[in-house]
Amino acid sequence: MKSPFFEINKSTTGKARAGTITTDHGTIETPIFMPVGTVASVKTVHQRELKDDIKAQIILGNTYHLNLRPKMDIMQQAGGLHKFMNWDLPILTDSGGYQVFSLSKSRKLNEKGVKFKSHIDGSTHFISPEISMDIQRKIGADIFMAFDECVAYPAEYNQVKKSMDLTHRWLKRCIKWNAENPELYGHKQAFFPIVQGSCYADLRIKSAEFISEQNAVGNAIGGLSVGEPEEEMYRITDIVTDILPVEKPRYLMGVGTPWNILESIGLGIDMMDCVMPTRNARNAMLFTWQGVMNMKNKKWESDFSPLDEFGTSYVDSDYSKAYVRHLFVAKEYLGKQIASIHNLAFYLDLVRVARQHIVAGDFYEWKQSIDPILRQRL
Ligand code: PRF
Repeated sequence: MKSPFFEINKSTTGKARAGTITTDHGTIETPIFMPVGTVASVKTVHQRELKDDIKAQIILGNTYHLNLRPKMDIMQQAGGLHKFMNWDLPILTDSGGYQVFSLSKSRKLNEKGVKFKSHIDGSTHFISPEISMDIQRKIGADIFMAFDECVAYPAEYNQVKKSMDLTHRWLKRCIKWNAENPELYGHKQAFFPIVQGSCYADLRIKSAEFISEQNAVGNAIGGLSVGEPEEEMYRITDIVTDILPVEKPRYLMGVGTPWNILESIGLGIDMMDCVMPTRNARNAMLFTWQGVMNMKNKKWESDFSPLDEFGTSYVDSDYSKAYVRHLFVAKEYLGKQIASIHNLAFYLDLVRVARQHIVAGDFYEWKQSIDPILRQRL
């Protein structure tokens, strides 16, 4: 018998749940953190390390970037992103909307879509809901996202409402295009719509209701972690997860720190992604079960103890703090690589342990006990 797309294996008292997402490239145990591989590369980390050491179960790719480079003719010749980058586990692609707004130089938005200039060479491009769907078909991710508009924070109520209504109309066009255009590579692609509405509770409720009515196999929450206070992000997530169907996975886009992740899981989120573990690693910041370490700090200069005695990755026991500090001071690439592997392995360990506590029924007590420790600066 074929497995359903999402199954909840266990809920703890409260909203947190442990589940399983099944795709044609394998199953994902939720809650899950998804490393970001924007341009068909999780920066500085090999696919083999991602799979065997970090134990990533799904990674992200970006429509915006992959469409500019290597472009879709190459992607199709390769037979899609899985084959192109030799990654045979699940992939999720973001739709490009958010990246157009955060990266491109100039952009003009209207009902049809967005015209923008590439951040690479300034060339002019146009992306619409239909074009985003077409690109995501050619990339061939297991999960792909609606083309939405994410407004900056803060924004006026009327502007947010206008933007949310446009995102809803664009969603209808995405759904229509998907119904008329089948998958290209023989595996299924699951489509997730995105709730918007900034920090206005009534708009979030409207958007969450509209998104739920589309009856997609999973749903996402966008427009958060864009500069609003942390408490606002939690307040809105809580409102939205009360409305989105319980029996479908919920993806909180672009979140966040280790404590943001635990808080979101506590509010009923199943999937998260963020550049933070890899970006901060390249700036010498390590996340650990004891707190946050700056590897450029002089205090590690002659500390020959293992990088992280509670870490699950081989880099945690193979290398000392003094060695990794030296690599950062000497500006060696290897420092960035070791730190990226460490941080991703930590994030994957964090969600794995969170899952164990959900199953054991003590997730909220555990979260409360661990939160101040995770925020510590070592
Ligand atoms: N929309 C899309 N991708 C996103 C976001 C969004 O709102 C965010 C916001 N945190 C991150 N990535 N499509």
